[in-house]
Amino acid sequence: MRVSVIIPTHNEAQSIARVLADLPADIVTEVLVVDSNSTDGTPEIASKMGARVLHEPRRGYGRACLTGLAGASSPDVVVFLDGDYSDRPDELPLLLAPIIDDRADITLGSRLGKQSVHGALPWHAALGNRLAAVLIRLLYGLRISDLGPFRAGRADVLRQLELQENTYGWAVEIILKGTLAGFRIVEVPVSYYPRIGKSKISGTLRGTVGAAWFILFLILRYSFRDRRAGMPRPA
Ligand SMILES: Nc1nc2c(ncn2[C@@H]2O[C@H](COP(=O)(O)OP(=O)(O)OP(=O)(O)O)[C@@H](O)[C@H]2O)c(=O)[nH]1
Ligand SMILES: [Mg+2]
Repeated sequence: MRVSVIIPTHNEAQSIARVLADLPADIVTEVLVVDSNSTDGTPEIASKMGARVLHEPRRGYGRACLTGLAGASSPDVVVFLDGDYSDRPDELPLLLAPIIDDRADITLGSRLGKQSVHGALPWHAALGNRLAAVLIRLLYGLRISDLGPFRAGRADVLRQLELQENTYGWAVEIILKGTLAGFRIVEVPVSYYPRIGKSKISGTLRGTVGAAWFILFLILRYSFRDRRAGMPRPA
């Protein structure tokens, strides 16, 4: 099975080496670091450590993930992982297991389990993610607790979803479109630690407001759209 790992980065020189070093080499086929204009040497470190670096000058978390997805070399499974060492790359098998066992098409790492360090997820992000998860349960019937960034999916499924969110909407688009299309989404508890280096999203006002708006808007929009028209079901 070919496993491609996609890591979006913007100035993560303090952490990227640790993230790459902890990826289980026997499972991972290729690592793509999708970097946006880092000025601290992140891409150089990544490429020295054997990652393929894709330069994506247009900012946006979702954009970086989409660029990585488009650039991956015929993967069977694609894994998304942040470059700040909040997630633990050696837990990747936890995300792959349900897909390998054919119990899931998409897996989501939940940061709200006991193994996460208390406070690693800022309180407003923990609350916002929980609220989003409750709304998703109510409107879509999917039982999840979090919208964590450490996640995996079958490559053919991700392609079929025609993902397009360039910024904060990335966090929910896979989940909403995936569940409406009838794919199996399974949540797996993962660890979560305080990030190394400076926050780009949750720790900023712009990131917090942007994420809250996009996530709420998309949860409502896809729900209304589905009620009106219905979404295509998987073949
Ligand atoms: N390529 C690219 N990567 C980005 C961009 N914005 C953020 N990232 C990366 O995306 C990942 C998630 O960003 P974080 O700053 O950790 O966001 P967060 O996890 O919500 O916030 P923290 O709680 O501070 O960790 C990190 O690896 C960032 O370097 C961007 O515009 N382009
Ligand atoms: Mg982070």
